Amino acid sequence: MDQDIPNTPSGPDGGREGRESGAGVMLKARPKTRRPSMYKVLLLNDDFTPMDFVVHILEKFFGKTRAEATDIMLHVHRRGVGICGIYTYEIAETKVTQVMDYARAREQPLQCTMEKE
Ligand code: TYC
Repeated sequence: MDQDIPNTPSGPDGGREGRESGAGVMLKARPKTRRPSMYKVLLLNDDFTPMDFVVHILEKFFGKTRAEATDIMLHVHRRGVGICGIYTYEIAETKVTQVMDYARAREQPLQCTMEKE
């Protein structure tokens, strides 16, 4: 009997694959999404910026506790570079700009950069 009905829709939604509401409105049942690329925000060591200033930056802009900020600052001081946080592109870019502006306004040579994870 099936062969008497040409182009019989098949599948759980009658062959519409979840895109056709029935009123001519296209709605995806499960829209394709992609996870965004993530970016590391890095602090670089220098010989001039006070340790307390770097700890303050990590608390103020990266939401670190005093203990976390101190650990990161000491890591950067000893190793030359360290991760402040990992964010999507626009958030990372904003953090870098905030830190660079804040340090420059206070005549500190502190450098903050970002790199794709
Ligand atoms: N090296 C600096 C000092 O001895 C401290 C410092 C730590 C500076 C981390 C920058 O990203 C930095 N005062």
